[in-house]
Amino acid sequence: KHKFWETQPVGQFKDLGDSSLPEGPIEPPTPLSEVKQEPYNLPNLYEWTTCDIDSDETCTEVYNLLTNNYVEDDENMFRFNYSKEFLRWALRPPGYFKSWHIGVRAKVSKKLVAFITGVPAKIRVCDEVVKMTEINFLCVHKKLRSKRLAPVMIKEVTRRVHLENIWQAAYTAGVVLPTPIATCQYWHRSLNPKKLIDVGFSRLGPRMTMSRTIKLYKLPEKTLTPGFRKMELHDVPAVTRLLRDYLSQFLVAPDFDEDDVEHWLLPTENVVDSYLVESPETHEITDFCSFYTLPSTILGNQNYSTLKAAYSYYNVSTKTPLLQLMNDALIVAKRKDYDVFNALDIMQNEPLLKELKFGPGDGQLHYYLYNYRIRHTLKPSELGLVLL
Ligand code: YNC
Ligand code: MG
Repeated sequence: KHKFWETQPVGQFKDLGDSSLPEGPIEPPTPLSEVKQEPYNLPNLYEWTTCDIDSDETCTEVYNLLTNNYVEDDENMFRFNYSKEFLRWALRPPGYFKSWHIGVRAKVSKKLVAFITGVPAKIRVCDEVVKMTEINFLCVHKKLRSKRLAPVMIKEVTRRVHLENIWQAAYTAGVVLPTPIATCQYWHRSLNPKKLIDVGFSRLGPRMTMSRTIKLYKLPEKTLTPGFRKMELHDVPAVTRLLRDYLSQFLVAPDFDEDDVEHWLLPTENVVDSYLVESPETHEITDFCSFYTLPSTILGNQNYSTLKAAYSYYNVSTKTPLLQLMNDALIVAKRKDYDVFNALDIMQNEPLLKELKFGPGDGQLHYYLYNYRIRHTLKPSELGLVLL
């Protein structure tokens, strides 16, 4: 059934529930000299390219490929529209490898037709911190689908990751593959209900009018928590301590150091927003919340072309209740003119979502590890990892 995935070192469906299999790497590393030195073969009309995301021209090509061919919802009403600034952020974390930003071009026209990326990350699985790559932005042009190009892309990124002596990966997908470590759900909180209904993102509830709906989702103009402010560079050490401590309770979570926090959580306009609570008395940093910006193109609507969406990222509560912190994040997002605030049911989110008037989305997000077996499927609440 999975002609490619059956050949890969991933948990297989037939092994689900077999507790005799050991936890940890499925295959041991091979000596670097035994890693294939040449790229995998592509169909004759195509060639590999390493995408220099620093180059405006290349970044625009990647942006255009994804804008027209990347992930859509099940009904093909919306397509992710990652911005160039977002791509640069997502693809250049501390220690990134240019060689892991991989494209495929048509040999004659040089048109970019496929893409896949890896970035390095340290991810803790139970009590082991493992050097991994996070794989993202796998995309094949619509006209080249179902030609088995994706397995070649995956093998090539795997080869280039192996050349850096890294043997594990983490990734998420909307499709079921062998085999998820967890299956999560997106929830959506309307900020601009009228637009969301107009574009078909949501529907008017039973016995609801538009004006009652607008009132239902109304938020205060100002955040409620005293000492709530934007994160700044000098907060990096405090936020790192807070986050490391908080993430230690989850079975799978990133192992962030200060450089990672500076890159992933320091606010970047229209890419990532981070706020924290500084105690007005002690000036201690007690709580933290963040979201990233990922608009979607609205396909085939007369009146609107993009949906501005915020995605809940990492949140930490020690003093301020998480509910209040998330509510302040909603207030900020509303003030910044986002249409919807999305969150997964991971970490401690689930109980808050209903209370904050999020509604469950359709479709699921599956989390995967490559070449690392875990004994049990995780509950979403045991996951402390957000991939972009
Ligand atoms: C997917 N999303 O099952 P089998 S998520 C992984 N992730 O293989 P073909 C996928 N595998 O089942 P198409 C996948 N989607 O026969 C499909 N597959 O064993 C598998 N969509 O290949 C599929 N982006 O080329 C099958 O299919 C085989 O032409 C079929 O191409 C697929 O970024 C795709 O959703 C997704 O652009 C490129 O449909 C195309 O359909 C497309 O005939 C729209 O492929 C955009 C989209 C996916 C977003 C993402 C995470 C990717 C993770 C990849 C796996 C990484 C493994 C770890 C590598 C590093 C290891 C180390 C160390
Ligand atoms: Mg294909």
